[in-house]
Amino acid sequence: METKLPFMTADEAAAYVNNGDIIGFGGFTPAGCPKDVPTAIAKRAEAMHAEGKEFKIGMYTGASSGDSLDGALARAKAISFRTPYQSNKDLRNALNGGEVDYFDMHLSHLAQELRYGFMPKPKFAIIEACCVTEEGEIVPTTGVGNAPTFCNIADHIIVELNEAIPATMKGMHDLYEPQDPPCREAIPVYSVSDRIGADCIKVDPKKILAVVKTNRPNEVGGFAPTDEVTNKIGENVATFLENEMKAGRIPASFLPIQSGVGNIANAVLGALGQNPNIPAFEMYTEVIQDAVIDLMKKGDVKFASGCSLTISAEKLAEVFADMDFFKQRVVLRPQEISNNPEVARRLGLITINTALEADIFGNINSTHVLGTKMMNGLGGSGDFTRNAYISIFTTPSTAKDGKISAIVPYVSHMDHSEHSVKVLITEHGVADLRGKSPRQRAEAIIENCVAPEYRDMMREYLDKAPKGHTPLNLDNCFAMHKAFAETGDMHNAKF
Ligand code: 0RQ
Repeated sequence: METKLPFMTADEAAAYVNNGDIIGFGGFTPAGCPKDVPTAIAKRAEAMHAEGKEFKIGMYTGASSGDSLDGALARAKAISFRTPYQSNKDLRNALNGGEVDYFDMHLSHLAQELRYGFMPKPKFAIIEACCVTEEGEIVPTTGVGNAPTFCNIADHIIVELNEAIPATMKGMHDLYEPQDPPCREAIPVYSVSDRIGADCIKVDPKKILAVVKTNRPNEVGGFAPTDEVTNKIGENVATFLENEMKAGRIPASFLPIQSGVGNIANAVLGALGQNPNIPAFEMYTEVIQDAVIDLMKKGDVKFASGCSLTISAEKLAEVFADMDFFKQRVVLRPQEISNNPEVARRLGLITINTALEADIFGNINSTHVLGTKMMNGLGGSGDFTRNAYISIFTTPSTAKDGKISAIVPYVSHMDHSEHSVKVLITEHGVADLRGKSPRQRAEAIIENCVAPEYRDMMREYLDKAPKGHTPLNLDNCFAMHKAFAETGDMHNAKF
């Protein structure tokens, strides 16, 4: 039977995109992101530049993406602006070098802010799918991100039909877009596994401009093996939660866990699974990383709701080999719902995110190295931290072979304030900040979390600081950062 779907090559689809166009790319992290069409757009940009013509696009995504998307377009100098999150080396260099305008956003905000008209709407939605029909039904793959909203508001949709992803993924997604104020109703997710939406994105078939067949594996990298430091952080988190349960502050049935992105978050989850006193738990999170798949198979994780399966090729093969098992235990939602403050508060999430830097008062920097260089972005950490039942931040106490203390007198950039951060955990211990004044918090953090080699320096800072409600010394609160910038080692700071 002849199909009415507009099949074409990636180069043919990319030819529709012109200088100044804005594109919303589906997927979340490298999971579920289109690959061939963005690479073809990058090639088109290079060809245009070679002819002396301008060619840059504006880009919306779910979160970070794969190298064939962010990496290829950054290297082709084809990006004018980019939001809401990235973690690609070449793009990071481009935005820190001032070549790309980047705005770092709470991930739950982007879809609604586009609907509200706060930023220009995308002309194209480019979406990876495992299934697309002539009736306009599009089934995303391993990451949802903002795909439903991009498809709804864009003029045209380009589908990358990835044959490496089985169409049997249909049924794992739960796609729901809330109404806009003033008439938004409650989002009816009352437990982690509730399904409230559709199993595919439904669009007007006339909007489907191109369907490009590909067969490409996901570009999710593996995770660093756990080490002594990450294992100890994980153990400290597990022991803290176990004690909260014993004290009756967490119900015996436990509460759903949100866990952040990266190596440390992956190691922390592994440790939770190994603690015999923590019951099998559910996850209401953004990224579902490798450790969750292992815990699910062992029965330690009962259910995971997320926005993406950000798992290595090996783990993804395990999921595809046992799709029925995982479909009963995993649901993938748009980030507007996986990260929704209303739902996070209602479900009572225990949120565990990683800080780049914390200060002795409990303020957190998740994003900026020495206050200026963007690492990745704040991602969903704010969505969850501000609305958690208990918000935890973890970090190794030092970085760069001990030359950086991750805990400083004052953060060089603030993503999460002392008002939202309840607990700080390093490999050395736990600082429970609940109900503590700034001075008490400083004492708890220095005593329990700071690396022993930096404790005397931090005490000296505190002793000499003015005696106000918050002992902040405006003259030297960045002395450790300055020492690192000038000498390459925070140990050289003088207070
Ligand atoms: O540098 O890459 O050169 O080795 O930062 O640090 O220890 O490998 O940690 O992979 O867990 O990432 C905060 C970046 C941690 C991540 C961050 C250097 C360190 C290393 C990475 P190298 P690690 P991880 C919801 C939650 C924000 C978004 C978020 C992140 C590199 O967790 O992006 O929370 N979080 N999302 O050497 C200078 C310091 C440093 C430092 C570490 N104090 N100063 N460099 N490093 N501490 C999920 C989503 O939103 C998708």
